[in-house]
Order: sequence, then structure tokens, then C-alpha cells
Amino acid sequence: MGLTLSEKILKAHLVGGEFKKGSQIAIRIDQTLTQDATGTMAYIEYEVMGVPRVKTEKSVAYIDHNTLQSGFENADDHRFIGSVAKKHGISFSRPGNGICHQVHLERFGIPGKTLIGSDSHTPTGGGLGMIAIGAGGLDVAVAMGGGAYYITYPKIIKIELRGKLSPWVSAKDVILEVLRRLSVKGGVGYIVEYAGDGVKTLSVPERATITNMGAELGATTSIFPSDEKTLEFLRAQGREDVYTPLSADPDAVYDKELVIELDKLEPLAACPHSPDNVKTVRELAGMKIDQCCIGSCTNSSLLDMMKVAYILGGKTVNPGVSLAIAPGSKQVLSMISENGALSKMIDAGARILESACGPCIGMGQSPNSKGISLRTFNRNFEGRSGTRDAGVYLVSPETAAASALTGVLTDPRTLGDMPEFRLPEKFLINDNMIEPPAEEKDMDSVEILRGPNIAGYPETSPLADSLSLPCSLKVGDNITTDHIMPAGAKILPLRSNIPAISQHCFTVCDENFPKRAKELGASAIIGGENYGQGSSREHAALAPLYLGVKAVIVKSFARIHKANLINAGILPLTFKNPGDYDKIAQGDRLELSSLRETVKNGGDVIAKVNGESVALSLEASERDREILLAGGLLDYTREELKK
Ligand code: MIC
Ligand code: SF4
Repeated sequence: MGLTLSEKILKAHLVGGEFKKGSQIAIRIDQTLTQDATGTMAYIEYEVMGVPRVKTEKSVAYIDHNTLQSGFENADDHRFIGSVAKKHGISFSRPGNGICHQVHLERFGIPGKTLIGSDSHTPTGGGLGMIAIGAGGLDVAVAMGGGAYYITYPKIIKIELRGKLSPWVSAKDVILEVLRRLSVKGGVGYIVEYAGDGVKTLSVPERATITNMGAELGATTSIFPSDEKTLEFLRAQGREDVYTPLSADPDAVYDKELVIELDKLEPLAACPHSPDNVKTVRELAGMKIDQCCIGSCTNSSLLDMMKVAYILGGKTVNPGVSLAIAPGSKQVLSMISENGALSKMIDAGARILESACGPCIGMGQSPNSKGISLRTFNRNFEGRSGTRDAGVYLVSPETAAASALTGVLTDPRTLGDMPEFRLPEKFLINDNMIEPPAEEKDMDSVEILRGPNIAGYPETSPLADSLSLPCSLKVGDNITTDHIMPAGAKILPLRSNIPAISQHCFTVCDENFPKRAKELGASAIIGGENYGQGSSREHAALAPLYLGVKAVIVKSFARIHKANLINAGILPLTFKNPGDYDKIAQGDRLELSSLRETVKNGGDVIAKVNGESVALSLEASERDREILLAGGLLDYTREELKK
């Protein structure tokens, strides 16, 4: 029986576990990336592990999220990360160099390699034929230290792309269609593999748009084959030497298959407040808009910017619209500045932002009250833009640019003929904003620069045998990490200070949660389906840990968040009978006993609540169980290193 592309790469990197669906496997990690919002914590954790030099082939620390610097905190974090990187053997992409995923695709991604990143959109690398996975900072720290990365051997969905996209319909519309069909939970437990004759009609940056937003499916990752188009891209980046052709065997077997006829697609939009709430632009056309934001790791490539500049060229942005554009990297910005595309944007009235995440993570450009914002980004969760009652629609750059001119949601197919947009034969290559690490012999002389906002890792303790836990919060389905640990301009600067950031934990749902949880001392959270979807931020586990949360009991979990809870030593439990969710109210007390024994050997955890017994499952591997018993991955790793 033949292998799928993902299976081939995973098999070549297997260092532990049984190569069989559903079992936990350990894979060797070739590359890592971090960004600054998760990076400070990841490097604090790396330091605790005490490994002098990273053991990966390539590790890169990017600064792209917290670039507002409205106080000293962000700048201090940048300095800290830069110094850790220099000392321990990590390349440092300076602020201004661009969004981690865009830059990594341009300068470092290699077909067939494994990459984990402390950011959920790390699967962008799948556009180059990598197995690229988003993970918590601690998992990335462990991989930098030479440890394996553990995942459940995923099931594989094949998405066969047929034909070719029509003019003004783009890669963003492909992934929106996938989200429409599969939903934000449809990818949980799967890797999404693209195949079919339509693949060769898409360039690497277009493929990367699709794999990037595959994160919104809840998938472990998404991947395209490595072919002529991959070679073309790598050659234009001056990196053809890292090219290898890669594809699935013709007789590979998939767990699920889907066909998308590219010719039949039309421009789509994800409506508030979920990336899978997809409608056609045609249906919504004419809706008045207040803002357009073009950029983010999903849609900020040179090709995207060239299309936008073409649409805006010689025109003026509608007076009712604020148009902000953030090119994805210094390479993109520099090229559009050289070829005149930037002037077209500026002349049309676009507000040019620095090459960073910016409005995507709520760092500025919050819409007006009840504002309608079209964004080329990947997430439109409630409140993420910084304006609670804003309606954010996720669209392609073509749709956003066309609409910015008319002031209403506009189908870009009304723009008339589309010229051919091609990748350049040579990108402008200048890596002067990527600082190489110090040589090993000089590492002792590198001083780590710590600012006053940088606090340590929260206190942990081995799992207790019995716990008496009041329910400090009860929430519903599809709770995102933006609910649990909001970001944005006010809160993001606190990412390296868990006690401070904890004061904002769950405040989107309940302003009093942090105070209540802290006063209770130890507590449990009750939730519904797909709890923890979205970001890889381990702060969504570390803040609850700091506030005394010992168990999160839900109907189902999103993958990365569940792993982060285990890493933090918080029990991630699911209801055996989902109907039991209704039996527990906020304030009820749950009694859990014989925990150590059950966690060690398996079996149901029984919670006594309101005179009834509720059966809870702990779906966890043997290693996860050891981690929980030890009080989290850091304690577990420390013990392992001692051994
Ligand atoms: C996001 O898009 O939500 C982020 C900000 O990039 C996060 C990481 C973070 O919260 O720092 C992600 O996607 O993992
Ligand atoms: Fe940055 Fe937004 Fe991409 Fe997250 S999704 S990495 S915040 S651009």
C-alpha cells in the first residue's frame, strides 16, 4: 500500500511510537520558529531546561506581533529574545523584517523537512511541502533542546483540486470553500493534503495562503506536493539547492476525500464571528463597509500586493472607508517600493503599515463602533479586532481592494479583465535584518538582557491525588483562545508577565473571572465543544494555571490548546456523556479522588457533584499522563534530563 505525502515525511522523521493511526508518535524536528508574543515565554522555558545550544538544523526567532511599543514592555521583550537567540544559536529576525510565516516561507522553508512553531499558522510552510505544525512555546523549547515533538498519528484528508481558478477568484476563496464545507472543527485530528491537476496552477505563495488558513479547520497541518512550482519559487529566492520533488504515492490511501472544482469557485467571505460562516460575495454585495485591512500571514505576499496595487492604481479609496495595508515582509515591501506598486497604493489613499501582524492581532486599526471591516486575515473571532461590536468579514485581497474603492462589499469580478500576475524570476534578496547567532565559542560573552516586565514561569506542583474544585466558570461551545486569553494592544505587551496578563483571562466572557478564580484558590472550568480553538498561545493555559485552575472539563478540545493544558499540568477532561454538561452549574463543587492512580493507569475520572457521579475521560498518551503527574512538561523535562 502506498503512502500519502504526509506519511512519507512523518515516517522519515519518526523517533518513537507506533506508526499507526490514532497512536502517539514522536517526530524529530528539523526547524523551529517563534514569534515575540509567544517567544519570550518559550525562551524563558528554554533557559530553564539548561541546554546551551539549540540542536535543530535551523531555529529562527521572529519579532512581528508586539511591534506597537506603546510602553517599554515590547521593546524589552525584543531585546531579551535577541540576546537569547544570539547566545543559544538561533537566528533573529529583527522587527521590521516581516511576519514570521511569510519570511520563513521566503528564506528558510525546505520541502520534506519538519517545522514546529509557537504560532498556530506555522502550517504556512506546508505550501512548500513541509510538515509544519503549530505548537505551544514549551513544545518548541523542548524541540530546540533536541527533544522530539509528540502528536497523535493523524488521519489524512485528500483535497483534490481540479481545473483552474477564474479571473479575480483566488487562493483565499479556495480555503474559504474548504472551511465552508468542513467547518472550524472539521480538521481536528487530520492532516489536509492537496492533490490533483489544479495544484500545478497555484504558485507557492497561493498554496501557502491555503495551508496557512487550514489552521482554522483545527487541522494538525496542511500540505502541498513539492513540484515544478516549488522549484520556481525556491529558484527565485536563490534557494534552488534545497529543492526536492515530493508527492504522495499513486496508490496512497486517505481517510477522507473531497473534490474542489477551481473553475466553479467564486469570491467568498467568512461572516462574523467565525471563519467557517462562509457566504458568497455575490449574496452580500452592496453591504456598506467602514474599513478594509489587507495583509497578515494569510495574504501579504508580493503577488497579493501586486493585485491590490493594480486594482487601486489611479483611483481613490472611497471616502467612507479606511484602507490599511501591511505588506508581509521587508522583501515584499522593498519590491513593491522599487516597482512602483507602493506608490499606486499610497496615491489611492491607502494607509501603509509596517510589515508585521498589526491589526490581525488587534495591534491598532480597531474599527469604529458597529463598524464593518473587510480583512484579508484568517480569524474574525468576536472582539479580536479590538472593537467588540464590529463585524469582521474575511475576504481575498482582490475583494478587499475592489470594495475599498466602492465603499460597499464588491465582487472583484466586476473589475473587468484581469491581467496575468506572475512571480518574479528573482526576488530581491537581502537578509541584513536576520541576525546570525554568536559562534559557540563566543556564546559565554553574550549577556541576556532582561527587562522588569519579564516574570518567571508560574509555580507548578505534582498532581494531587484528590481535588475539591468549585466550578469557577461555565462557558459554551467554540470558545477560542481569544476568549480565554485576549490579545490586542493593551494586553499583548504583558505576554512575558503571567501574573499581570492573568488579570485579563476570560474577561471577554466574564469580567470577574480572574478575581473569583484567584479567591477560590483551586477551581475547574466547564466548557462545550471545540474548547480552545484558534491560537497556539500557551498563555491560555498558563494564566488559568496561575489563577488556580486545576481541571478543564469540556465536551471536546481543540488540538493545540489541549496539548498546552497538559504541558501546564492542568487536567483536560471530557464528559463521557456530553449530556452531563447540563448537570454542572457555575459555583457547583466537584470532588475528584484517586486521581494519581487513574491518571497513571487510565480509566474514567469520576467527579462527585450535587450528589451525582459524572464520568470524565482523560484521552492522553502514556507520556501525557507522566507529564500531568509531574505537574507539567517543564517539571517532567527537568526530571528526564536529571535521569
Ligand atoms: C494569532 O493569530 O492568534 C496569533 C497571535 O498569531 C497566535 C499566537 C499568539 O497568540 O501569540 C497564534 O495563532 O498562535
Ligand atoms: Fe500574525 Fe495574524 Fe498571522 Fe497570527 S494570524 S501570525 S497575528 S498575522
